[in-house]
Amino acid sequence: MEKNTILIIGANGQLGTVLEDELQKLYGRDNVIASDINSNTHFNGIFELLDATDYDAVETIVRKYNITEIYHLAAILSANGEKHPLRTWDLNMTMMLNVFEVSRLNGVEKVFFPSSIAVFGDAVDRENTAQLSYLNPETVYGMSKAAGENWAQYYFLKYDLDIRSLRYPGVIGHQSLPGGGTTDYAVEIYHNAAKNEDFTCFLKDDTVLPMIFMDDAIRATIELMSAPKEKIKLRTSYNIASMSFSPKEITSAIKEVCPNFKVDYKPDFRQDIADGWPKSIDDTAAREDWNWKPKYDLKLMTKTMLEKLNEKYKTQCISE
Ligand code: AKB
Repeated sequence: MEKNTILIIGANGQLGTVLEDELQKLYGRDNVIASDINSNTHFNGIFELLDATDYDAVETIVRKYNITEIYHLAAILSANGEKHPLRTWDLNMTMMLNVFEVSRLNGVEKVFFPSSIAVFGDAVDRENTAQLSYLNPETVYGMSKAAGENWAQYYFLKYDLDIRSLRYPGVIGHQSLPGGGTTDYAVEIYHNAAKNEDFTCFLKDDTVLPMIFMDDAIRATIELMSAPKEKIKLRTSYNIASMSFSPKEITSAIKEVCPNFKVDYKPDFRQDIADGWPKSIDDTAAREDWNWKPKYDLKLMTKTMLEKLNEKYKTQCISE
């Protein structure tokens, strides 16, 4: 790998926590600068407190470390975003534009900007949703990501800033917890199962959503960022797909390992958000352009999640 100095913004979040380890392995401990608005005493490497809504603060860190790549992971997600719509728009857009503008003016070569399946609304076919679909998101988070995709393309076309992006489905990993999303149930359910606790799901049992295991999500991110520039034909954001399932289906998969596990259903406001999202995603463009291919399905993910969480909680699922 070439010499890069990488800044992760939002490093304490669900993806950042795992990505920083992987990037340290690739680029060396001292070439990965983790940053977040909250401090992190566990991070084994260089950490900076950073409020990305502050342009000067972002620029200071980029200059201090001669940053060549930024992974901008900080955002308010779909469910939390609906509680404070204007604040969410303001925060998500300000942070993103600060990152793009500081990058363009300070020689940052590459930027990763995560988008989401939340960019889609009711104008799309919800099965196998196409890459080039009309985007009419129904959440502020989705609106900020759809606008962000267009800004990413704008900075590429106008300034040749190499911004790359993925439309993540719900990400499921054992290392970290998500916060404020609509797909979060699919992580929490494994923690309860591993602790032999019942689970109350905030979505209806037949709500199918696209999901991806953390290892695949991290690999997709690194493969996209490492691909030769000419392979990146989409400058908005790539659809990536892995698996799709409902709460009922993930529960059945968990019960194969933990037969006594019990789930009940109390749908809340997040049901409306989920009902506006695709059930499955067409990721042909990512497969063709930079050879994306997922490795995990529901069964393998469930086995891995429960093994790792049983280790973490020093528990065992009780067999009947
Ligand atoms: C959320 O549920 O808001 C996120 C997402 C799909 O972008 N996990």
